[in-house]
Amino acid sequence: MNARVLSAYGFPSDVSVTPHGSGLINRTWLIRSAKGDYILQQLNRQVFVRPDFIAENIELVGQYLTEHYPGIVFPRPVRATGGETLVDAGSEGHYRLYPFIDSSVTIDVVHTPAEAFEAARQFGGFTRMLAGFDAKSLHETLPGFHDLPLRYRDFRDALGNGRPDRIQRSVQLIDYLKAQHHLVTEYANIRTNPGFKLRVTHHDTKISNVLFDRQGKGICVIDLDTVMPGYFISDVGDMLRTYLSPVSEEEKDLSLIRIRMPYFRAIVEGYLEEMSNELTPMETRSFVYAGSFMMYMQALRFITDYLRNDVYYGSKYEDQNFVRAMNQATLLRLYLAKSARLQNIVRDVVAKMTA
Ligand code: GN1
Ligand code: MG
Repeated sequence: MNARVLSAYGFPSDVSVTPHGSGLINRTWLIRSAKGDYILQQLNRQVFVRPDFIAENIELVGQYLTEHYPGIVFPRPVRATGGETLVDAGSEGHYRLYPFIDSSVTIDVVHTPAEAFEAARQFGGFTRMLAGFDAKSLHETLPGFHDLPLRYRDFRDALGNGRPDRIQRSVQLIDYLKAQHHLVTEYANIRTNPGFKLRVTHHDTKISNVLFDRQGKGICVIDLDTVMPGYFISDVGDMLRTYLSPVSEEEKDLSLIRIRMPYFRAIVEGYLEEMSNELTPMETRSFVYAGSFMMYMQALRFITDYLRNDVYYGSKYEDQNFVRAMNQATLLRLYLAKSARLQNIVRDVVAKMTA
């Protein structure tokens, strides 16, 4: 660990620092020190080229939330001894520090519908509490991040100029993904609909981005780097993408991928508990679409990166991004096959809430 960074936050160079968490983009450590426990993060400078935008967004959102909802937990970045919330470590990029919230726990895999419910309630609550805040005043920290037509164009480009051997190996998957282009068309249609609102969206709603207390209740959401103006389908979609299956996007045994219906219901109930009065009828009708939107986009992003020689996600073994893309495409296929039943669940939950 960079001693200059530690000293910028007033830690001795021999403080205990251990790797923490499992994100693909940023690096995270747990620091145990005499003045308490902290989470240190190094922002990926290839991906987040404007860390100042992230810091400004978090500041604005934090100000609004703590002013309007004084009781809530909002982990604010700790200032370095010079007063800055981001420490510039030159070629190593930027670091920031968060206090470790006492007795909070994070989970990596959703094991019960109750966990899915709590997480969905937290992410729904985040957007709901910020409904009165002007989403457009936030920077786009990653321009085009969840722009599905753009991701599809990147995929098509990679088919033209990606690694020929990998294109060859992926033909079946590529054909399947091309055949799902209707999901891009659907996105283009709903996005231009005035019933589809630009909101403060988290854009990375995996379960490890929720802090839980020891009783299993959600405390708050974390990892606000990708908080920016967006659509609710990004948040709901990424929950569906990452909570429904008992195995993660890294699973190679595709026969283990499943759609767990009780988890779907829990996500609908948890999210709508917070957002039912906010979502327009048009948005509520797109709840099921949200899952296919994110599964498809993630499959496209993984296969595109595979064809581009793993420049974005990296890989720990040959073909890892191919495995991830196959995994997400399988999830999408199983999900689409269940859409009618999923629609019924949404209707059922909505009916019970309005009864
Ligand atoms: C990245 O680094 P992590 O795991 O929080 C990615 C997400 C993907 C995810 C897939 C900035 O998130 O969009 O869904 O990997 N974040 C960025 O695991 O690209
Ligand atoms: Mg993240």
